[in-house]
Amino acid sequence: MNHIELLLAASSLDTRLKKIAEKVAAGERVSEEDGLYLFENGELNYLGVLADHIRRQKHQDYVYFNRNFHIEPTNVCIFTCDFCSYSRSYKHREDGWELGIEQMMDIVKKYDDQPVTEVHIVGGVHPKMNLDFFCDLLSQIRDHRPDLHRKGFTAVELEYMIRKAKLSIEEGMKKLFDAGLQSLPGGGAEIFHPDVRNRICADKVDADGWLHIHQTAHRLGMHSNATMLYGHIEDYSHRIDHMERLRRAQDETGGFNCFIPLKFRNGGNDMSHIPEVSVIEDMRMYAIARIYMDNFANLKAYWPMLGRQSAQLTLNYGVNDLDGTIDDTTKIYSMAGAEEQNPSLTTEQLCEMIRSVGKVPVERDTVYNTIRVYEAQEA
Ligand code: V47
Ligand code: SF4
Repeated sequence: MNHIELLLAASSLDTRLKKIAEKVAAGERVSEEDGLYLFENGELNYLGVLADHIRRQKHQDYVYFNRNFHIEPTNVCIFTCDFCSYSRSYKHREDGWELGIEQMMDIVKKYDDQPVTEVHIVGGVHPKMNLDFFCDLLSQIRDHRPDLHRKGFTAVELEYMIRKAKLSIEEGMKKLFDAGLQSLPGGGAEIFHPDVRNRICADKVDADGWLHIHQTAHRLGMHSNATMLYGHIEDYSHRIDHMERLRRAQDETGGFNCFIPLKFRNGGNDMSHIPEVSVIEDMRMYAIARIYMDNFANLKAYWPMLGRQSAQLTLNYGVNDLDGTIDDTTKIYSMAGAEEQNPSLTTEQLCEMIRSVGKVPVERDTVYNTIRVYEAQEA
């Protein structure tokens, strides 16, 4: 008997939860109504059994990470998202940072003798950093170290730089692709539903614009990730709406590598009065994401934001990916009050985190090719 069969045999589940468990056991997709029902009525243990069953079917006990580093060109931003603790307005740009190409290339060169496989470029939307500037950066990185996978720019940054260059999304994305862009990170998605989006980040790209950019990237042969910022003013129906839009987009293009629920952190931003959700709600969120997003192979917990212990716990609630190691030099979460003020883990530390919950660490590249399977237990 597998765990779902045991759950069905042993417990006094209501008819609806039983039906959903049967669907999951049969490998069937759950509906929007099912998803909402899970958020409203699914207990942690029940959700964990379902999510863990799916995770094991897709990935056995392998948990992935990659060796990456971040470049954050600037935190100056023309947008004013209420949840953002990181950005500084153009008017107050002396309080923020702005890196030139040479400075960013110095960061790349710092890793010359290290076995990193990915650079993740992401930052604020600076009105003076344009499409040509970023194409130049990408091609210089490619020329310097061709094997380093270049993952860069949220759809928010892309929409702005392409609009400023007076190009269509297709033309702008092609230009970036030709300059060396290989995949897109998942940021900027937040919550797609306009009732929430218009209240927390009204001025940046909307849901259709975000999805169009990612699907255009997919059609050009690039991969991308998708995020969802949860645990603030949204309700469960907004989360389902968000995941449903992504699930449909993935049905069309198949180019999303992974889904990353991002827990809202309330330090130092205009939404600081909103309490953060509990760890139990975090685990329920991850488990439901795993159950709902049946066409996303990978579910990622981003440990610098969630904290190491919660990230470890998610491995029992559907997660199979803990993102990167080495120098995860992003400031976006430390500035929002996440406990990881110095988000850097050695490969050995990360492997230990994975082993200590009985899983097998696997180093991957950006598009989830296996680079190395580590020992399940340290020799
Ligand atoms: O879009 C901003 C989020 C995102 C806060 O694709 C916040 O591999 C919580 O998307 N509390 C940017 N979250 C970062 C991002 C990301 C990170 C790691 C890996 C990948 C990937 C993508 O950070 C923003 C926003 O949703 N964010 N402020 C905050 N206070
Ligand atoms: Fe700018 Fe991104 Fe911060 Fe919004 S979340 S203000 S787009 S840096």
